[in-house]
Amino acid sequence: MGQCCHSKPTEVVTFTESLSHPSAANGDSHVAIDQLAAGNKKFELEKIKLLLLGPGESGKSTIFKQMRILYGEPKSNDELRMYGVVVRSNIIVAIRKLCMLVRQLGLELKFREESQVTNGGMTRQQAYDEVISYLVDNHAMDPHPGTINQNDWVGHSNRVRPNINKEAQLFLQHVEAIRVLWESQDMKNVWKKRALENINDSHKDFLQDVTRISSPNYKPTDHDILICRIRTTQFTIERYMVNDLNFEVYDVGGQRGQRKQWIEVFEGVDAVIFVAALSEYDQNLSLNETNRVENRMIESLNLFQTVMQNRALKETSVLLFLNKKDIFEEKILYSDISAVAHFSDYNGPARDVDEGILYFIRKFQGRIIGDELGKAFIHVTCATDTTNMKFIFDSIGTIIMQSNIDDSYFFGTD
Ligand SMILES: Nc1nc2c(ncn2[C@@H]2O[C@H](COP(=O)(O)OP(=O)(O)OP(=O)(O)O)[C@@H](O)[C@H]2O)c(=O)[nH]1
Ligand SMILES: [Mg+2]
Repeated sequence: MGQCCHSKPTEVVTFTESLSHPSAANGDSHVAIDQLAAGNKKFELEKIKLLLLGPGESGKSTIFKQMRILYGEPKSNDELRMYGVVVRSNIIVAIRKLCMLVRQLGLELKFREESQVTNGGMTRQQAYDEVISYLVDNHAMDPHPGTINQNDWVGHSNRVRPNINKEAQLFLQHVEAIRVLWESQDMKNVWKKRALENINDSHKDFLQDVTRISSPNYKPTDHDILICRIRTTQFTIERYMVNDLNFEVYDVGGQRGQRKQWIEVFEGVDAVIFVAALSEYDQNLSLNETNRVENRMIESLNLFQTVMQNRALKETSVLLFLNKKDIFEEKILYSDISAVAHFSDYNGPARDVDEGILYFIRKFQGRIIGDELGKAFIHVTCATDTTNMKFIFDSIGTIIMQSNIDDSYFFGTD
């Protein structure tokens, strides 16, 4: 069914690496500058400009991070520190939303009744009250000022906003209370309702691992980096060489307020990867983005249609990534597609992953009107899975080259 291809092993050379010629280090600056200019010119002539588009939280930056892991330079300590701060701040956001959900569901008494001392030397009631006072209602001030560990490897990062650094510090100060709350069965039950507060599905991995993440020696792993969440507010460009092809990749912010920037990067685009989260069929946009209740999958479908119809992208190949397959597979077991008002026409069997995916593929296909709109190719992806992404990246170059040569319209899946 698919048009996927198996290419030779990927040559891992980034553009910046290929320019760091020994002559530059030897002080032979003319040679180095000439080579740099020649390298830039060659790159400009041969590059494939690739844009990552799609709504907020669909996984664009995660795909961008995967390209860096697979084809780019290792992260610097400065970057690792930044991700460490973001991971810790993400945990505060998750536990705060979970406690708000406890209230919303009227379950506060369940947490306040329990007075048995846990392993952490704290009762669940104490843990709940601490988190509510310091992290949710902000009634109380930092209980342990001055206890910031100067030997903490992650520490503070100038690459992120002050409030993210502050949340990372709050995490270290309240880690015991967070751990006690997360370990309770009642909190696990609240977790099942996380979609109501738009809690990031992957952050369960962080909540389960707070001891490692709070250690002074903590350095984020690739997995931590891939699942941590930071909203994109400025577009970022990186250059890679994949299978002898030069890619210039653009990551842009996908939330509604960020999309006005998109037009700035449309010039000369060779290919678009449109990323939509398959798992969001039963979720609504956050109220920060809209003041009405709006379904996220409908938002993706509408945006996809707008991109396909954009005149500036008329000649551009479009690769549609139906992402978050892993979450979709888990969710479909308890959240029936036809129970969502927008998708009540789904008449396949409940809890069937393949039928569910096919149904949404057809929904996206239905948004392509007329064959003047370019070419599209669908992949079902899990952006946090490096092996899955490598397989897909290996095939992208060939798809783009082929679609540029062959004018015929194609829309396949793998
Ligand atoms: N489990 C799982 N999580 C994913 C997947 N793709 C992305 N995520 C997570 O979803 C969250 C949002 O992903 P991002 O890559 O930041 O989304 P984005 O499209 O760049 O969002 P904006 O920058 O707001 O436009 C992150 O925490 C990711 O780790 C996936 O396939 N599976
Ligand atoms: Mg992003």
